[in-house]
Amino acid sequence: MNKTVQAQVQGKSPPPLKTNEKWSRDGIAALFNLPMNDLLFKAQTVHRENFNPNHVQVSRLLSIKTGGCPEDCKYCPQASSYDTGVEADKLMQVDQVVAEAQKAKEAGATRYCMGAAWRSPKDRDVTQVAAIIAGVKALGMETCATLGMLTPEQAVTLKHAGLDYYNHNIDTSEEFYGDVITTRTFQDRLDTLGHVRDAGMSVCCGGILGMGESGEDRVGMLHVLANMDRPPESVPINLLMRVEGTPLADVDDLDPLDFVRTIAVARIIMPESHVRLSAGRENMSDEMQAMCFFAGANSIFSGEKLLTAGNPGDDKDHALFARLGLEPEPFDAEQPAP
Ligand code: SAM
Ligand code: DTB
Ligand code: SF4
Repeated sequence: MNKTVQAQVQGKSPPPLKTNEKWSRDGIAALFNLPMNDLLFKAQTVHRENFNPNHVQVSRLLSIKTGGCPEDCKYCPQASSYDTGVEADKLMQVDQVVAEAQKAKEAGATRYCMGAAWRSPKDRDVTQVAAIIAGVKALGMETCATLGMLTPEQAVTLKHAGLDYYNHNIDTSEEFYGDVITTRTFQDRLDTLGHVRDAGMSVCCGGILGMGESGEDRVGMLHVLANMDRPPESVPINLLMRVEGTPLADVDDLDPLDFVRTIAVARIIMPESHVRLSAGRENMSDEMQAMCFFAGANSIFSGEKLLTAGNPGDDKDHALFARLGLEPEPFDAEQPAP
C-alpha cells in the first residue's frame, strides 16, 4: 500500500507535495542512502553531462568589513557576543579592495567575493559597497558580495553597480536553524534571496555541515535549495571551521564520508549549479578533496584566508590541482553571469 493510500485509509491527509516540487525529501533521502559506489557513479555521470569534469571554478574572498556583528550565528567568529579574538574593523576603502582584487586576478581567481559582517547594510553602506563593486568589475572579474539581509531597493542598487552574484546562505535545514541562529529567521533569509533574484542577480546559497545537525537536516537543507524556483547558480558547502570562543567550538567531528555524500547529492539534484567545496579545506586531506571533486564539487575559494579563518593557500592548491590533473575553469569576461 503506498503512503497516500495508507494515509487515506487511516483518515489522515497525505504529506503536502507542492505541485512545483522537483525533488521530494524521500527522493533526496534515498540518494543519501545509496551504496557509496552507486552514489558517486551517479554524481560523476551527472557532472560529466553538465560540466568539464577537470575544471574547477576559482573564487577569492576578502572580508571588506570584519567583526563586531550583532547577530548570534553560533558558528561565526565575527559575532560580537563571542570572544574569538577577531577585532572589529570599518568598511575598507575602494582603492584598498580594488588593489587586493587585482592581486587575486593575477593569482588566477576569476570571481571576487566580498564579505561584510553586517546583519543588514545601511543605505550609506550600500552606496560605498556599490563603488567598490564597480571598481572590481572594471578589472574584468566576476563579482560576488555577502552583506547580510537586503531590501529590494538595495539589491537593485548592487545589481546596477555590477554585482553578478549575491551570497546568502540558508546554512542548514529549517528545523535545525533555530538551534544555530536566533536573531533572524529562516524566512528572512528566503526573503533576501527573493529580492536578489528579483533584481536579476545570480544566487550563491548553501550551508554548513558539521554543526551537530542530523542526516535528516542535511536532507532538509538540500531539499530547500533544490526546490527553489531556480536553484542557486552557486552552492557553497562549508565544513564548519570550529573557532574557539564560538558556541560550536567543541562540536563532534563529522564523518568525512557524510560530507562527500552531501556534495554528491547536491550535484545530482542541482545538476547545472556550481557546487563549491567551500570553508574547511584546510582541515581536509588531498584524498578527501579528491573525493569531493569526483562527487561533483567544481568550485573552491583560493588564497590563504577565507574571511577571518585559514585556507590552504595558492602553493598547496597548485600542487593539489597538479596531483589531480585539474585546471581552473576559464572565465569569459564577455559572457554575462547566468
Ligand atoms: N554577515 C553576512 C551573512 O551572514 O549573510 C555575510 C558574511 S557570513 C560570514 C557568510 C557565511 O559564512 C555564513 O552564512 C556561513 O555559512 C559562513 N561561515 C561563517 N562562519 C563559518 C565557519 N566558522 N565555518 C564555516 N562557514 C562559516
Ligand atoms: C560561504 O558559504 N562561505 C564563505 C563565503 N560564503 C562568504 C565564508 C566562509 C567563512 C569561514 C569563516 C571565516 O573565514 O571567518
Ligand atoms: Fe554576522 Fe554573518 Fe557572522 Fe552571522 S554569519 S554573525 S550575520 S557575520
